[in-house]
Amino acid sequence: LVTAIDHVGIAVPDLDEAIAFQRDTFGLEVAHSEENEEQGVREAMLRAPGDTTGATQIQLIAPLRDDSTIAKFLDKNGPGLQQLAYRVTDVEAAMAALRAKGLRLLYEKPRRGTADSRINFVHPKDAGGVLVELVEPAANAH
Ligand code: V0V
Repeated sequence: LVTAIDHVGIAVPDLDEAIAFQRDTFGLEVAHSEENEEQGVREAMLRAPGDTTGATQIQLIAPLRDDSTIAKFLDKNGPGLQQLAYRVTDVEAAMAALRAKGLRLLYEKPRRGTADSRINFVHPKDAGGVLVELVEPAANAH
């Protein structure tokens, strides 16, 4: 089902501060950043310098508004690991396979994720307490 670990997401209160921390402390660089209005987030994908292999990235996720899922997460837990994203080649097929196993998907249909990927999430209560994201990258990605 899964072809790679696409990214690991960290909830942060301030995106620019978190980018600077990862850069100055670990030497990671920003590969991509955007605002996703529907998800209510500002986010940045980080990688090791110059890495173009499509290796697992770190996604820093900050809330755009008070009612964002990330704002709620930060209120409840503070900053920290928020999600684990698995890459798949066909998100609808992955959703169907997981539904057939009785897992709850958060969305009826895939929604738009980073860089025009198509995404859905498995409810954390059905995945060992981990919010698992399914990511089908856009056709022109990687
Ligand atoms: C909540 N829970 C979590 C969790 N969030 N467990 C593990 N990891 C998380 N991130 C647990 C929580 O502790 C509660 O357990 C229970 O689930 C219900 O949580 P809640 O605080 O009442 O929150 P809800 O139910 O209002 O919302 C939780 C869900 C929500 C997962 C449904 O966060 C959601 O819709 N997430 C998907 C969208 C998202 O995360 N977007 C931001 C990233 P107890 O206390 O009852 O035991 S956007 C993104 O990743 C993009 C654009 C991308 O990658 O491309």
